[in-house]
Amino acid sequence: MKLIFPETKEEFLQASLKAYFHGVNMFGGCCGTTPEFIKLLSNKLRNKPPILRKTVDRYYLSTRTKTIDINKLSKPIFIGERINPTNKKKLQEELFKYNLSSVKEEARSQVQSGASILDVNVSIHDVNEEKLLINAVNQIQEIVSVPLCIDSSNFCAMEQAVKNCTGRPIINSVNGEYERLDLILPIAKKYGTVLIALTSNDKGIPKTMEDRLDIAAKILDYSSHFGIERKNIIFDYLVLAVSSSPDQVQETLKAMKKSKILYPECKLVLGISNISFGLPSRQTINSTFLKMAISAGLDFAIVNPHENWNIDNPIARNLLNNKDKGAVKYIETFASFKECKSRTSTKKITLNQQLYYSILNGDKESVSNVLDRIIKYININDLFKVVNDNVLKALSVVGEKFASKNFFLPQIIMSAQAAQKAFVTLKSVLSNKSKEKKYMVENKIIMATVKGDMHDIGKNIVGIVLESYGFKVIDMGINVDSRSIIKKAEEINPIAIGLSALMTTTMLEMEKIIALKNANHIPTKVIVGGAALTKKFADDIGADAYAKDAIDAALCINEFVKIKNM
Ligand code: THG
Repeated sequence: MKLIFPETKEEFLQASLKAYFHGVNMFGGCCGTTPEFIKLLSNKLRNKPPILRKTVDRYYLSTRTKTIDINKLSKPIFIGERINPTNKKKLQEELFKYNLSSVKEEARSQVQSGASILDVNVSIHDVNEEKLLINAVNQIQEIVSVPLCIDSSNFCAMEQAVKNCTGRPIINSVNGEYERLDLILPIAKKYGTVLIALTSNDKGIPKTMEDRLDIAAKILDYSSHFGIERKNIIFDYLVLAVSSSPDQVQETLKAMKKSKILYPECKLVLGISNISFGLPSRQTINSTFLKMAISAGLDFAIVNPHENWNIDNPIARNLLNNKDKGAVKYIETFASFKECKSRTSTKKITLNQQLYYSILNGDKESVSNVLDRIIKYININDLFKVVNDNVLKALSVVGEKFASKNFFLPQIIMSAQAAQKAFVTLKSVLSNKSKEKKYMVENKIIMATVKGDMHDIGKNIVGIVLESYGFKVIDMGINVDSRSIIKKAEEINPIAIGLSALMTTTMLEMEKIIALKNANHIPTKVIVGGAALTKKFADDIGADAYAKDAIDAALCINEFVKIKNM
């Protein structure tokens, strides 16, 4: 067995040089490269100065798996506003208990309805906001892959949340108060975020566009001392309710237009829904105002993405242009107006679909919740089918997404754990309430990391996924000698033995185990996996299957089960 690097020295050199010219400053060789490789590279690059990376004019937001070129998205870019406890009693109660089920559901559904970014605000009285916001950020990132806009006035919570964002988030927000600028600007600089700046100060929101632009100028000047470039600042010229401040709508729009001339590098954002406060058919005003704000140069809109954003109503325009005093005409027209039905995701989805989505999204908490509700209405004999159909369908979609690189390992693990939770519930219900145990015939699988090898991350993941498929996994741990494995197999007659090894040296141990199994005439199949393994190696040592990852292992073992039951 020899470890090799698949490329030649020259190919390695060419690839490295290409990276050098793109601005990489440090080089090395991975497993299988030899001192020759490094010497060749070092001869070329030694004493060469690092290439300075070109700073590009465009800018990006990013997450674990995505980089979003803000200039390439069509305007306005929707920032989903619904993760915010203001006026949401149920959400407040949940947050008070550090329960993030609704937060996660809002994250999923807003993205489904077209939000490109999610605003995250979990600020309520009497909680540890720092802890809650970190948890929220982490859990949202596991469910969706859009960038986040962290909305908090607690600067410690802000810093921790930004730190926990994988990628580049937006900070929402600073304003013209120096105390706040002094706390937030260093965070924006340190973590390289984009920053929303409100044009208000300790006296509130100025009445005129000139005063708001003055605050903007002050913020730009002050930020430059912290090394923050203009292009990373998004101005919010602030929206007041048209019902109470009808003359202010135009000040905001005028300030935005002027800002685009004075500071073309700075983008613009507005929280749209304030505008319609206290009036009927808020969607009509919100959407009509959005159209006007886009004409004034709006780049980002903080909105409820489930609302209908296609409305452009002349009566609402009149009101917004301050030509309908007291909103008389508007209210007359819309007071008894039925809201246009929102787009897709306020549509109720069935419980079965909810089960499917909680597995797909890896949402353990909602799995039990949904299952409890399903159990209440369903005939126990149908439960198995419902769980099987929805959970297995979700797992197979997860598997497909993994294969096509749209899902990554954390998502696989979370879905698997959610599915496992469903199976555990199913098992307990069935064994309590039904004698039809035939459904629950348990296929056992022995899992072990072979002797000499201490690595078990991969094995543990496979174990979790296999359990989620309903198998009973007997995990023998790490550094397990061949005799113990065979003894255990004789004892419990598993459907398969899964062997894991990370190192090229320890994977040879697998061959011994298979030989010992054959010598003892144990009919159990052996499936092998590990970073350095190949299908060919598995064939050479006489394994029944090679699994490249956890999903692959589950599919292989399902095949074993089918064959056994034939
Ligand atoms: N600028 C910036 N950030 C902002 C705002 C802004 N963040 C907060 C806010 N304004 C935008 N976000 C929200 C979030 C919730 C609500 C309104 C604006 C809200 N919505 C429903 C209501 O009006 O009753 C809640 C009820 C529900 O839908 O369930 O309260 O201007 N930079």
